[in-house]
Amino acid sequence: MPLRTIHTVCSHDCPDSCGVLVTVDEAGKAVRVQGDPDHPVTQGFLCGKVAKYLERVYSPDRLLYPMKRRSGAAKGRRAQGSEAEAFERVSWGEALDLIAARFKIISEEYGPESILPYSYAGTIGVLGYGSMDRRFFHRLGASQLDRTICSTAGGDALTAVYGRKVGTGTEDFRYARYIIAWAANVHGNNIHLWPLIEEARRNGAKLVVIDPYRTRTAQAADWHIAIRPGTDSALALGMMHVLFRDGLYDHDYVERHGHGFEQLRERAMEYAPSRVAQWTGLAADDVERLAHEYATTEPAVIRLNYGIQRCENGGAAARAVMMLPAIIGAWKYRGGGLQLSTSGAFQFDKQTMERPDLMQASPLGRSARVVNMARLGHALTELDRPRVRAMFVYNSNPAAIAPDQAQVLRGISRKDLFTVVHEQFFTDTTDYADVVLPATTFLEQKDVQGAYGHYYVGLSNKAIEPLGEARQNVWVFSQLAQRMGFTEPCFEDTPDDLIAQALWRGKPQPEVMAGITTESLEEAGGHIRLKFAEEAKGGNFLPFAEGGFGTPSGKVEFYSETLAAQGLDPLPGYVPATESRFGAVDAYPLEFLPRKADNYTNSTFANLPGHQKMENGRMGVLEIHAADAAARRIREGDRVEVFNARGRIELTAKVMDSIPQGVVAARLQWNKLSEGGNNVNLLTSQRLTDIGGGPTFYSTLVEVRRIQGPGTWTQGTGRE
Ligand SMILES: Nc1nc2c(c(=O)[nH]1)N[C@H]1C(S)=C(S)[C@@H](COP(=O)(O)OP(=O)(O)OC[C@H]3O[C@@H](n4cnc5c(=O)[nH]c(N)nc54)[C@H](O)[C@@H]3O)O[C@H]1N2
Ligand SMILES: Nc1nc2c(c(=O)[nH]1)N[C@H]1C(S)=C(S)[C@@H](COP(=O)(O)OP(=O)(O)OC[C@H]3O[C@@H](n4cnc5c(=O)[nH]c(N)nc54)[C@H](O)[C@@H]3O)O[C@H]1N2
Ligand code: SF4
Ligand SMILES: [Mo]
Repeated sequence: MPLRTIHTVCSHDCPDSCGVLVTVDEAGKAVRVQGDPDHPVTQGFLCGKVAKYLERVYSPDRLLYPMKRRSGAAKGRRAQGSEAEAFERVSWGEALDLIAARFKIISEEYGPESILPYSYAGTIGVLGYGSMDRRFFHRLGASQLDRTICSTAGGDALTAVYGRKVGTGTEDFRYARYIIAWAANVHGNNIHLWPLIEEARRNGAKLVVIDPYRTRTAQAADWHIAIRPGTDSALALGMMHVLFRDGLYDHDYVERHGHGFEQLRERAMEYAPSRVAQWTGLAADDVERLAHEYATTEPAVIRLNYGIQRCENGGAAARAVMMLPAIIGAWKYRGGGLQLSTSGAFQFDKQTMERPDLMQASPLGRSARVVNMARLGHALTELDRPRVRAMFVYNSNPAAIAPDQAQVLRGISRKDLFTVVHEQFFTDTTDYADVVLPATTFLEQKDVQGAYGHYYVGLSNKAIEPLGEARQNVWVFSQLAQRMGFTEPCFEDTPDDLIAQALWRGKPQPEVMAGITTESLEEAGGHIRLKFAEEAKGGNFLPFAEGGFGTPSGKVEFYSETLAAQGLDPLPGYVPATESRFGAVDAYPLEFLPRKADNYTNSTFANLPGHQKMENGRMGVLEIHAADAAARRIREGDRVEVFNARGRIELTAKVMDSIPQGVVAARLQWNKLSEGGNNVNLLTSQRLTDIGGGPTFYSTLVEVRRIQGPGTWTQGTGRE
């Protein structure tokens, strides 16, 4: 057979959900990956991480066989390369029997809720993210996991204000004339939006970046507003103050579509630019200027990203920013509005995928308790009635990514906790597993996928056979269900069945999914745009140009009775984070940004030499402002310890002007690749966001101290 090209979809946790063409040789080996040139958002290119994807798929470090912990091998961090020594290889049959036997004993003895699934977005394919796994845990009666680790504060904010998780179409950014990337590192995290921003700029658009950190995106912008972390609600309300004071708002739009406008106007009175300046660290004139430019340049669009809501006041901040396009009426124009997420537009048959009704058939006979994944440390060490006795981890690396790592590691080190990890590599989490199971990559499995940064459904084909004995999530949970004796036919569904069900086989399809089937996706070359009614009539999909709100009032909710009923502030407001320069805890003076790496995806890719090379010079580094460094006698290249009450990590100081004074930054990394054995999450807390129960990675206070070091004094040199 000559070379074949198979279309797939990148399933990593990224808004872009790229169409990926995989070239496979006659021996069945993938020899090339490239961006699908026919995909309107992918536009024929891949990010640096996935351009090198074959290095991941064919890495000599891939986990390829099921294994169980050797008797006597203690749980705990192992040096990279030595992990397999803790385990012995077993057959799939033996591994699955062992898991099923333990789950049965634990379920009978302590109740099924003592079993906890732990998963997030290792894959965001519909099947891989949540299908057979959910059916399995529902039928088992296991604790339900509240998947809050990334986006619930922002997601709940969007729902509170607009009632729907949709926004400005990605391709429409090319028509914008004023673009604000607000807490959005477009270059690093959302690269396929960049060419559209560039196109808009060629036509005269201005790009403003609001981010405490000078990202590559900020460096390339026309105006970088280096706001202090966690103070965005104050800035957004300050902008409103100016808009209302100067009459620069869309009277007609807020009148027709707004709910609670007068209350918001009153609230905004408290946010005079001079006051906002004190909180945000910006000049009052800049607040004025930003508000004026934003309101008078049409169309204006905001790319808001989840960076804004990883702090304690994050829900309110997201809400405040989201109200801006309604206030100036930006939704009326093509190229105007706001995009946080597009995921709410996709309507797969979630009920059938996940079958929450199966909880009734479990030994519990009711809905199981819900455990917040952002408080895993608490769940494994303090949660009672019942205590967690078993954890099944897949699509996630909690030992690295969950906050308050010391407590997480104390929990997963417990001898009486039975831990299964389904993974592609020996991660920080497999170091604590009793059983490890090998997982496929997206090249080795079939799936269907939506996106959170565009409006195309993609069908991902299996390009190559699974390596070694790697198996996809669906297969693992289907096999386990059979071993647990679950007889419901849904446990026998194949990936093809599940894809057809996700696309409503045998049921009426929702309008946006009309005619989208496995066959039509195949015929269309792998991706189909959602069927928006406006576009069928030859128009454009402008989500809130003329209503379309899913809120209880049917309007844009500037004031939310729903939040008020939960005892929350019905209006957005600035409340300093407990751990911040204006907060209640002032034991540590520096605000810490434990950031994502530009060339990894959270902790994914951190172990691969090619990706490490791309991050070269940025891992293991603490970025610190010259004034903060000087005050601590820290020089470029010095070893420093970064610490707070939760722990201490060691990094190398880089004296940079990439961050405002009083803020320090470092990047997420695997623990076992970090000097001292812990990454940035040793310092983060389990405190939750104001709404949505999300983590507050970016509301962390630390102090920094020099350990020792030669190094030469340089000032403000480094640039990301
Ligand atoms: N290369 C790469 N791409 C990724 C990922 C990755 O790890 N690496 N992760 C993926 C995931 S899981 C997600 S959720 C998405 C979305 O990811 P984003 O939401 O874009 O993620 P962040 O990098 O956390 O935040 C974006 C920017 O917000 C800034 N920021 C932090 N605190 C504040 C604040 O208080 N105010 C303001 N204005 N800005 C702030 C940060 O400095 C950062 O540059 O990206 C995905 N894409
Ligand atoms: N300090 C700090 N912490 C953070 C963040 C931050 O910005 N700073 N970001 C937070 C955010 S936004 C998020 S979304 C979370 C992300 O947290 P996680 O979702 O845990 O993300 P990853 O670290 O990428 O780990 C995903 C794992 O899934 C595995 N995997 C991939 N595909 C499959 C599959 O098909 N099957 C199975 N079984 N496994 C698979 C990968 O090999 C990888 O090890 O981290 C959060 N933690
Ligand atoms: S990680 Fe994002 S940008 Fe990179 S290939 Fe995947 S979807 Fe595209
Ligand atoms: Mo995320």
